[in-house]
Amino acid sequence: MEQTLAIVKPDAVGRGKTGEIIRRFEEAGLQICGLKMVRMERREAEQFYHVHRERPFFESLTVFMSSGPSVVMVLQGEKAISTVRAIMGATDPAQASPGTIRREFGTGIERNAIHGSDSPESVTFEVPYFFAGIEILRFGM
Ligand code: 3AN
Repeated sequence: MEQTLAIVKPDAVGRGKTGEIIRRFEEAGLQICGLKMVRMERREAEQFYHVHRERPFFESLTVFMSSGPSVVMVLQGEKAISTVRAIMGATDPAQASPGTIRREFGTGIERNAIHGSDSPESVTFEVPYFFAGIEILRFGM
């Protein structure tokens, strides 16, 4: 069993795609064990994406991520990290496989609808960034 963090980004929340995105995760057999809506402050988005602080898109990305509400969730299942990444699709929606969330709901490489942790190390940082221990249900773990 593995846990991962997913974020329905402000573009997808704003376009009413939250339910459809969550449905895809549930349909893939992932269990939701933490879920809430947040509106990140700019500083909070900068801390969340600190690994990208030297990248040219850092400022624009953190402005975007703090531009409206996001829905953050902890998902659990066998190979949850890679399962979520596969359902998401490639970073650039234009390159993402047909049927993936980013291909269907992303509108650009920045506004790509969804975030998913990319490694166990990222999960260790990202899950507690948004969730206190008491907010995460531990089904079978
Ligand atoms: P992923 O989310 O697929 O793991 P990362 O970690 O390389 O991709 O990038 C984090 C986020 O930064 C992406 N989800 C996307 O919103 C944004 N991003 C990545 N590359 C670019 C880029 N070239 N221009 C603008 N935004 C980008």
